[in-house]
Amino acid sequence: MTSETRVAILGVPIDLGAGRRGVDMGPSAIRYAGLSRRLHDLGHHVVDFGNLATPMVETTPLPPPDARLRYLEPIAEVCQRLAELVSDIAAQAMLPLILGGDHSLAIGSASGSARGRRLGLIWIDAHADFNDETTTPSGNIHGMPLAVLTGRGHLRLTGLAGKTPAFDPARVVLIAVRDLDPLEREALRTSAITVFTMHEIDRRGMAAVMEQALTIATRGTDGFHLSFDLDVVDPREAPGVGTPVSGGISAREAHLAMELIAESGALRSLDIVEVNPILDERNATAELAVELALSALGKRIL
Ligand code: Z70
Ligand code: MN
Ligand code: MN
Ligand code: MN
Repeated sequence: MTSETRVAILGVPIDLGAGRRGVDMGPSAIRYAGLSRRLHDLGHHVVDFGNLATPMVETTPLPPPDARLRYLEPIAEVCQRLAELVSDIAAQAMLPLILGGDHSLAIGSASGSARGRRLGLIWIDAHADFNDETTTPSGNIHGMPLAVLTGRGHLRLTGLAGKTPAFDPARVVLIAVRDLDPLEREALRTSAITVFTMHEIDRRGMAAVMEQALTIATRGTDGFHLSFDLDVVDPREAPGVGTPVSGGISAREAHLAMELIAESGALRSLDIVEVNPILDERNATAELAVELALSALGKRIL
């Protein structure tokens, strides 16, 4: 029933972009929850490329306390290698499935996937990740990838797709956002990105929002990249995330979004990020991450 896809799993155990430790263990937790076997049972051909080599906090020089781009160099170096790998995988007609790790890695994965083709971008997240060095309250680069991918940010990061911006803001959709910083909010309001906040999801429902999102991300494109931050799900159902924010979407709404994404047939690559096993309850968030990846790759109830 599910059309067979060649899925390439790639872990990126990085937490240098986040404000607290633990999401570097996300790839292990998601694999332990049975990702590869369950994708295979769904009918896909699965190759696990293992983890990208990433520096750890303990062996990396601490940035100055006032840094506006914390760990820029090591993150840029990881993202550059990740972009190469994702681009090579996509060129071999495989679908890259990237496991995080903090959301800064999407600078590499989405840029790599957008090399040589025009992709839309769907960003499902409690946060907008739309800060740059002038608007960030934290200096954490995981608060910046969507800005970078639409052309705003440090030059070490904005050019990894071989074109700037990597994604045309008119083909970018942000879904279920509910936590914005003041200057980030102003930047988002003046951008051409389509934003569906939690308010829109509550008013119109996830199905209507996703239908419109998919139209925007696929019009005139070669498909889209999906970046899914587990903190979009309410912390009652997904406690093991880098930055829990109350008032999130339900696991059911997340599944519906993924099922509609699968139905579109236009998914070209995806990130599953910000799973934090230290804060999780018996790996429930990693298991949810696996279930959601299955839905995005064609799992149906009937
Ligand atoms: C805040 C910042 C963020 C993810 C937290 C938080 C950003 N806007 N992103 N967790 N995934 O520091 O820029
Ligand atoms: Mn097989
Ligand atoms: Mn994020
Ligand atoms: Mn987030």
